[in-house]
Amino acid sequence: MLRFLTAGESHGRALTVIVEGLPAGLPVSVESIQGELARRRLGYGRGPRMRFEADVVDLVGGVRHGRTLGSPVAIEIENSEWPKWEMEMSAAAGEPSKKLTAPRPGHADLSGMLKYGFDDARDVLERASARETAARVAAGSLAKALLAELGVSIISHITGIGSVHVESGSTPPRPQDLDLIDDSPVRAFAKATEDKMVAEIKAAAKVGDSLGGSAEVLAYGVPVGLGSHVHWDRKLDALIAQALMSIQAIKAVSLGDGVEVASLRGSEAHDAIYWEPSGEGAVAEGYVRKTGRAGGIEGGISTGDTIAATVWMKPLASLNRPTLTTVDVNSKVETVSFKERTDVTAVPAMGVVAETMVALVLASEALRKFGGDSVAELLRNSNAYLKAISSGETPSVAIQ
Ligand code: EPS
Repeated sequence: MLRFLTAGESHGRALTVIVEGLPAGLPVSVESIQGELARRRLGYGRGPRMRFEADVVDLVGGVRHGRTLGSPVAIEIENSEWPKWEMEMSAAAGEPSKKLTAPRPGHADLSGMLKYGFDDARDVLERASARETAARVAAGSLAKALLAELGVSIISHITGIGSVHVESGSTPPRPQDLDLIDDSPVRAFAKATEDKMVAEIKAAAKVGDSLGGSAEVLAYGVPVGLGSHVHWDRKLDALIAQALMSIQAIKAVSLGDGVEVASLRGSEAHDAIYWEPSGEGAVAEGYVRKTGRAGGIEGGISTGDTIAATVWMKPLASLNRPTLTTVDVNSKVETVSFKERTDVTAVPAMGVVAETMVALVLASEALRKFGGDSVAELLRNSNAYLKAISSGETPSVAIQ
């Protein structure tokens, strides 16, 4: 329902994103997009580039006088170093000054070179780079604006960096905690782990190594009924997992206590349902779940409870001190990979990208459920549904 396409290379002139399917009348500003992009640039452990990358945004189409027109929204984000890379990354015919022939293990380099028939890893790495996530975050800021109209807010916090983890069972943050999280150098909610995470990053940086980690994304206020049990490609958890797994360097995704419940018995692994008509947290009528093991999705349908997804990132495959063995594609001689400027960890930024991907899925599914060419029509439809569902007038399939 909501589609987006990104284009652009890490050291090309700019990144471009087109978002199609947004209703008319959604408030959008360069500042709101830029605000989200600034959050993505945060994080202790980023490399030198993030100290000068400014993510200058140009709203090229689809918005007039601060509101969407219902037409595709096009956004461009400049790459600050373009003047330095203009020759190397030029679209005009020519040759690179230097070819990268020792692919980095763990990267798309070698498989991409073999698949596309390139003899220079730069032809692959420029697009495989996580710089592309800036374009996704720009698109996600529009999805978040749409969800805000529906009362949905999405936050994230970092739950692990290297060997440091937030204790399982800790109280999750609420939307009002987001500023506090963004103020943390590692975007941690649990202050107890923040210092340990920073120390872990310092230690890895000292020896030129990299670190992975995990982030939890929480979506508050999602109505019951997004996604569907009826077909594999309509299941909300499957759509979220695919979207999160598509983020560069992500190797695992779970919903709720997805990993932990696999070792429990069925009697302990699910969220019991209670009836409390005036109870806090009732999702529709008076149905309440007091635990969140399912992560807010059952049978591929949102339950109305908070959606919780955890996403795990591997340590970045670019190392400031490359040590992994590889093979030069020309000589076939064993060597270590070429050195490419990199971050020690991008986990704090990854949390913001993960919010973005969840927002894009939820906005798309909200549009599928409620429809509407304008925000006003979308809200009319969703309010009618929510009213029916909370008053006990369960929508009927019978023809009246
Ligand atoms: C990246 C490598 C680094 C990161 C970059 C992603 O860039 P460079 O090679 O230019 O130093 O800083 O991330 C961004 C620029 C960004 O905006 O996130 C990579 O290879 O994935």
